[in-house]
Amino acid sequence: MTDTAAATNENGTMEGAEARPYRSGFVAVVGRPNVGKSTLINALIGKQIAIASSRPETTRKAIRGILTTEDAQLVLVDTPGIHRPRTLLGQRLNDIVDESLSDVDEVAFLLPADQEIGPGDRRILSRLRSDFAVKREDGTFAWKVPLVAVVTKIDELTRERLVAKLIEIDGFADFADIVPVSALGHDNLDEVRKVLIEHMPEGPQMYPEEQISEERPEDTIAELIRGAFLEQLDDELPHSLAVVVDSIDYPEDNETGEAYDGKADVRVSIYVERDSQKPIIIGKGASNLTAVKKRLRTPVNRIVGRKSRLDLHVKVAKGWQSDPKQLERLGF
Ligand SMILES: Nc1nc2c(ncn2[C@@H]2O[C@H](COP(=O)(O)OP(=O)(O)OP(=O)(O)O)[C@@H](O)[C@H]2O)c(=O)[nH]1
Ligand SMILES: [Mg+2]
Repeated sequence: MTDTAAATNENGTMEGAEARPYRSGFVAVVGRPNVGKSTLINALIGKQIAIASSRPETTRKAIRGILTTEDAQLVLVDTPGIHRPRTLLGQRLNDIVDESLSDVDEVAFLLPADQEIGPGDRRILSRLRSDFAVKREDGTFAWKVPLVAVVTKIDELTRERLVAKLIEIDGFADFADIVPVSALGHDNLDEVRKVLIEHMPEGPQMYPEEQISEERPEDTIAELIRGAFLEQLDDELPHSLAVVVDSIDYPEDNETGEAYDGKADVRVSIYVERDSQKPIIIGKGASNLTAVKKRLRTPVNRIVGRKSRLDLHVKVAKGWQSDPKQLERLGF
């Protein structure tokens, strides 16, 4: 860091070095399914904001994580992996990416170091170009917002292969910057933060320092529950699960309507696609439900702001991934 050498005068302003302007804005984090978008965002913020798993299509919402440093505030917009949709849900996920791209200040395009650049990446690039680039007369593109390549999972390959990979990615598109990272290995995260901040426009802090996410508590809890089941269930029920928090009821005095110190009731519907999936979710003697509740007790209490009772109901929404009405009801 160059600024550590600069003296700070009694007004708290920098002397000897140019005071850096405060920067802020939104960064869309995009890439194919499973490239490590959610893992990277969690690692950059230092807390779990978004669920991550080895299954593609884990992320289903544009979750916003907030990273605040001394001289910048970045809102990192996690997006579902962009892919060729096979179901209506898949199409909706792609639509969500489009919406979340509509108003960002910077795009981080994630490319996994351990895989070849493929048709999926080219499709993403051409979509980004149609959203963010103007074609020059000579056929090249000028980006309206900076496009940064983040090369993920570098723990998966040797230094020599990484160098070749970086060269290949450099030739793939006109990136403002290319940064390699391993989110799992906590390697080069500071550099990723620095590069993302450098390309942000100047702007004020938008959220209080301690706020790390922009989700409603209902949505945060629903994602936590879905993530807990994804881990609990191995590969039995890959994408058939949808979770909705129907209500959070805070206890209040029946007569005066005033809040008092009791447990809040969090009512949750867990949807599967077929009847036969219900017992798998519930587990023998409701063992899965009990395990998930136990595991999430503390985080849920924290999000709700008091002790809470999680009330989980497993329901069937037949073929919801391909049914427009059901998708709408489930918030897609
Ligand atoms: N080796 C290695 N694996 C990683 C790294 N980052 C993420 N992964 C793994 O890659 C898988 C996918 O990670 P996610 O963060 O869920 O990927 P995503 O891009 O958000 O996936 P979708 O939301 O499905 O599009 C998980 O199994 C992660 O543990 C990394 O730095 N190194
Ligand atoms: Mg994800």
